[in-house]
Amino acid sequence: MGVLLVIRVKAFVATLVIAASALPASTSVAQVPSDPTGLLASENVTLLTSLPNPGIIGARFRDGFMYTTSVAGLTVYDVSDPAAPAEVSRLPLPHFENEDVDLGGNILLISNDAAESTGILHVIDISDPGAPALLTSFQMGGNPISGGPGHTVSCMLDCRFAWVTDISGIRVIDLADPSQPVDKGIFESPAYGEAATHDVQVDGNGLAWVVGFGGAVAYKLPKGYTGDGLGKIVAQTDERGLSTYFEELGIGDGSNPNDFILHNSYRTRNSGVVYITEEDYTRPGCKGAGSFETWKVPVYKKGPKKGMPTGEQVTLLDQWATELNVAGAASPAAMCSAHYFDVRGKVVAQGWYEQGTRFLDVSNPADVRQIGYFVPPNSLNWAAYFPPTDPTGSIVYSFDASHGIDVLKLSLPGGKVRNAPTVKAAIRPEWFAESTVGTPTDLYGFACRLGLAGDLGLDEDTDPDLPPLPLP
Ligand SMILES: [Ca+2]
Ligand SMILES: [Ca+2]
Repeated sequence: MGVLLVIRVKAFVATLVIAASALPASTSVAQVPSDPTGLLASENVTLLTSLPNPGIIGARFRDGFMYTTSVAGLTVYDVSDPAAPAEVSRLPLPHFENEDVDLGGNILLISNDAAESTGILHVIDISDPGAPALLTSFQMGGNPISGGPGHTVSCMLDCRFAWVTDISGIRVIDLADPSQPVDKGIFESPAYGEAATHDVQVDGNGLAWVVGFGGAVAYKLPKGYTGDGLGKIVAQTDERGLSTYFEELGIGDGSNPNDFILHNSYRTRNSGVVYITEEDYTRPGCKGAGSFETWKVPVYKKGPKKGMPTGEQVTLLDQWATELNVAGAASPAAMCSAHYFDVRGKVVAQGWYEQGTRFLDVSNPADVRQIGYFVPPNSLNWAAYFPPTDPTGSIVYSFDASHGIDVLKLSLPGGKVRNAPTVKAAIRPEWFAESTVGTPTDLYGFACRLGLAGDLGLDEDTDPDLPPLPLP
């Protein structure tokens, strides 16, 4: 079964590499066209500008600068004017895919996934944002057959340590001397779930949440942490957090909270809720593909441990999925999953691959609802983030690997999320078309849809019974 996963990851990588290798040599990709038939956006979402950066994957912010990674390397932007990011530097560093670039102190980490070639940890000095400098490219091993380290790397304690996802757990790298990393070994986590860990996020209480096939597991690091282990488990999802993939192989109804893998998380300080992406792009259609989820974290209400998890099981509150993922039919070629998101107050902005950026109201975590959307044509959205330089929380950067960074403005009535009406996006007809993998588009000059149908052994020409298109 593990082999199937590796095969799938390889196919996923291969299709993106096909797309990336056909990228135009220059960054002359046009802005998202104003063609009203090509762009789906709710009335409260405006496109301010679009910055060409094809192959873009992720971002982090520090001191008025944004550090973005694409398959081509690192690009730094000055975001002191959040509505108009200005490029200040580039560090060419081809890699794949470093899903969740991270930084701390003067260090930024980029990883190369062993599932593509071999696991590499690139350590970069960002003390001068205008001239990021590669300190070392640390070899971690692994290969596309057996898998291995590097799908994501996360900074712990301001990048004093790197936590690298590595199949059964987390490989800890000591960065006391960032130019000479020291491998402390792999430490197993129940988030592995007999398949893989996926990422680590540090929450508002300093707890490190590891997510993967086995669910979500929060660790508390001991004082004076030395990198020998992952600390103490203080919270963990219940049995519903376990992946059902090996029982259903992507052909169940997709209603489980973990049909493939738990992908990334976000919890504010002392919160009784953790937000989690379920990533799932394994099914032949889009029904039940990856979702946004809220999970209840039992926390102490008072006393010295106030806000810390009690150790009771973390349980599902709600799941939200797009119109397409609910309606249930689409081309096997469509990438339907939820992906990385960010939170400002009670608003979540989430990248959703081909389904663009979705804005969700999480005021009531038991009843998540959509309050805005931005779906450009041929989208391949890896993430959406609120720039911290925008005190209003109305500007969102949408990281779309098909073309670059879309700078969006979300307007809320009276600035209050609860006043925003619930909205429903149309389903793009192109999602019902046959696979376009490898077929250059008129618009961008390259193919940006990732198809997995061939990998599943399905006939891409098979025409599923399509329901009429639901209109908003
Ligand atoms: Ca991370
Ligand atoms: Ca699902």
